[in-house]
Amino acid sequence: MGISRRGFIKATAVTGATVAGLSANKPMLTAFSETDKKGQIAESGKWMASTCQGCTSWCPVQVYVENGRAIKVRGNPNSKGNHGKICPRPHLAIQQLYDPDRVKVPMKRTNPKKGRNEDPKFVPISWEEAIDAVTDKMMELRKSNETHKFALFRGRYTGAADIFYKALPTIFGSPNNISHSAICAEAEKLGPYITEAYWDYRDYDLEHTRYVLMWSTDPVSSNRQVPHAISMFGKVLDQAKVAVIDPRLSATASKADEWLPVIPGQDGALVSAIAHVILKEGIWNREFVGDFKDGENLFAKGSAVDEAAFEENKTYGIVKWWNLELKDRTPEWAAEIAGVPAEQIYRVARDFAEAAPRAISWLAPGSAMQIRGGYTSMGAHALNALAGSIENIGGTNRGEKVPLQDIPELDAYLDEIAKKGKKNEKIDQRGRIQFPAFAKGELHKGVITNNVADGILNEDPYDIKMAIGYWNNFVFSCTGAQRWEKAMEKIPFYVHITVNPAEMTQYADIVLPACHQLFERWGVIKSKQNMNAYGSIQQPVVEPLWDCKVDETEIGWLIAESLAKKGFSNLYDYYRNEFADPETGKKATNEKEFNLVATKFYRKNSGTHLKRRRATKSAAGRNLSTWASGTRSGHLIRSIGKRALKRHQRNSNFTVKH
Ligand SMILES: Nc1nc2c(c(=O)[nH]1)N[C@H]1C(S)=C(S)[C@@H](COP(=O)(O)OP(=O)(O)OC[C@H]3O[C@@H](n4cnc5c(=O)[nH]c(N)nc54)[C@H](O)[C@@H]3O)O[C@H]1N2
Ligand SMILES: Nc1nc2c(c(=O)[nH]1)N[C@H]1C(S)=C(S)[C@@H](COP(=O)(O)OP(=O)(O)OC[C@H]3O[C@@H](n4cnc5c(=O)[nH]c(N)nc54)[C@H](O)[C@@H]3O)O[C@H]1N2
Ligand code: SF4
Ligand SMILES: [Mo]
Repeated sequence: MGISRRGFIKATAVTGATVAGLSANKPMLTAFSETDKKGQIAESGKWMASTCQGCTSWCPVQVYVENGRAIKVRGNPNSKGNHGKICPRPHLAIQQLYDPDRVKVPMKRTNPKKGRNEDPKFVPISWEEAIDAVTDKMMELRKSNETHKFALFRGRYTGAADIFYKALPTIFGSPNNISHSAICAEAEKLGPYITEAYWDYRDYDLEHTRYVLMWSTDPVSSNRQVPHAISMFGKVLDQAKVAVIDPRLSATASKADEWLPVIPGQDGALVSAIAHVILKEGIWNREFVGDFKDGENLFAKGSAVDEAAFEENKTYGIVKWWNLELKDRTPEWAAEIAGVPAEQIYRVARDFAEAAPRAISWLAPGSAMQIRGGYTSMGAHALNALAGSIENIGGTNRGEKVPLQDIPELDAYLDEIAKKGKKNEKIDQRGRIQFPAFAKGELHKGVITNNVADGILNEDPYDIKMAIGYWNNFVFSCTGAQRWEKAMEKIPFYVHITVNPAEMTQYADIVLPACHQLFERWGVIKSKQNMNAYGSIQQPVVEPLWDCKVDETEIGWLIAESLAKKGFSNLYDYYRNEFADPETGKKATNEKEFNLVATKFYRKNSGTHLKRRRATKSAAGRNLSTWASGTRSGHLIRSIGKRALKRHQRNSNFTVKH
């Protein structure tokens, strides 16, 4: 077009200057910033470390903050867990942060009638007024010896949850701290607990696996290691086979080698048929499971086997399982029930066994959170035993625990009213014969979240007079929402602590604006991905635009302080006496300080990684502020998963002896 190279450069330079000129005062992004003499972009902002709780992957992230505004979120490049990556959601978290429809200030209801179609007619009030209203009601319950009629509901939480979720109801005198766990993934944990004595989520060695059998999980979209799954998915597809069992053609299923569109709730039939094929065809992992004493496979369709004929190695009860459940469970039988073709079940079972021990049976709640789902969970996890992939290369692994500090003892702060109140039966009717919910393997210890609505509605064992809910939305997230709507109408005084108005806010008497987890608070989190267990800090990277407070710590403190002014100081004493800044020994004097002190307190035992990195500092491992503020920091990793792997690699037979 007749323009010389020199002329082109000149022309672009002019354009560049114009753009720079336009944004000279406040560049929106560094991409538009001016360069300095060396041609470097003059950065006007900085990357600050925090943690995302957009789902339960709990990824270490960094936020680019410019002129006090969060501009962009990325994965913390130092994190091995999430490969320094994030999923698409935290990009949108900025829109949550600056959402004009956030709850901006405390509010109180002025329409006494509650219901789905009742406008609560909220009016703004001050924090003092709001907390005052909350503690007035609490003091009424103390005076009438009805502290058990108080309930605290929680959904999501941080590592410091117990400071609020446990300490507040316990010291106040209520047995009713109700978590969302029963509508989350407790049934998933049951299988690994009963089969492997492990009550937790597993981690999977995707790097070395050759087969991944996914029960009701879509790990590139949800589950607990999304950036890891996204990062590894290409490699996994190259080197391994992927089979997805899901009624829905999920994102993962659409790319998988096999999609088994099971009829919802019928996964148990598939589990049994796969196990049947593996045993009948003699393709189980002998090193892990063991073998028939005379080497001949006696597992034949329809016939029971003498237990004495089999010598088990690391499993227990394989022949019993065959005799009681598997012997007739052919793929043809399962095809009828589960709606998956028999030949596909044969193929999946054979390919899975052939890849063993580098074969993962990845169990997720969709198939377990069903009627009889506990059995599905046990069976699906037991397939890992047939493959010998438990704690093995390319298999399913426990992962390390990041030790956070335990909450200090509460007992000394319980007065007579509290002790008596605590003894009442819980509103979820836990312990009754019809709800054998497990927690950490203990029968009748588990929460029965969704039954709370019935407990409230039937006033069985008693009526609930007051509840506080935070980071939860049971009216939406529990099945049978109408029951919850009615139950919420019935609670005379409800307080919802939330970032955005939700269905449950509709029933609130007081609404308290919570700070956004990723951007506006101190917090401590632990998680695992990519064979790494890690702790990660949330820090306030921006000043909140609205009048929000941190749910578990700041609001807990304000309630405690106000109760103390009204004559009940035990909770306040507990917060004041038991929590000190591990670096300075100082105690909090207000709610903001308490948020930081509590965060430091909880992570004070997790400093191994930091000690290595900052060996020169005496406060090493405790210096949270420096830890969280650097872009090179923000989380600590226990790479023990990897170390265990190396141990496995040295071990020629690829199994671990516990
Ligand atoms: N149909 C169906 N139902 C399900 C599931 C499903 O897959 N399908 N999944 C189930 C599972 S696994 C779970 S864990 C439960 C989850 O169910 P819940 O624990 O009830 O949680 P959410 O419905 O996610 O509601 C979270 C609320 O917290 C508010 N919030 C967001 N961030 C913050 C914050 O930082 N602080 C505070 N205080 N509030 C905040 C939001 O506004 C939102 O109203 O749902 C279960 N229910
Ligand atoms: N994007 C996103 N990610 C999340 C969360 C979130 O809210 N959003 N929440 C986090 C939480 S709290 C949890 S517990 C995990 C849960 O994560 P996952 O364990 O992966 O579970 P979901 O994504 O709820 O459901 C996975 C699949 O189960 C399928 N499914 C439903 N019923 C059945 C069934 O009967 N059989 C089979 N085989 N499949 C079935 C659904 O179609 C869905 O595709 O995800 C975490 N990650
Ligand atoms: S996968 Fe990680 S980055 Fe994405 S929402 Fe979940 S915690 Fe946040
Ligand atoms: Mo969940």
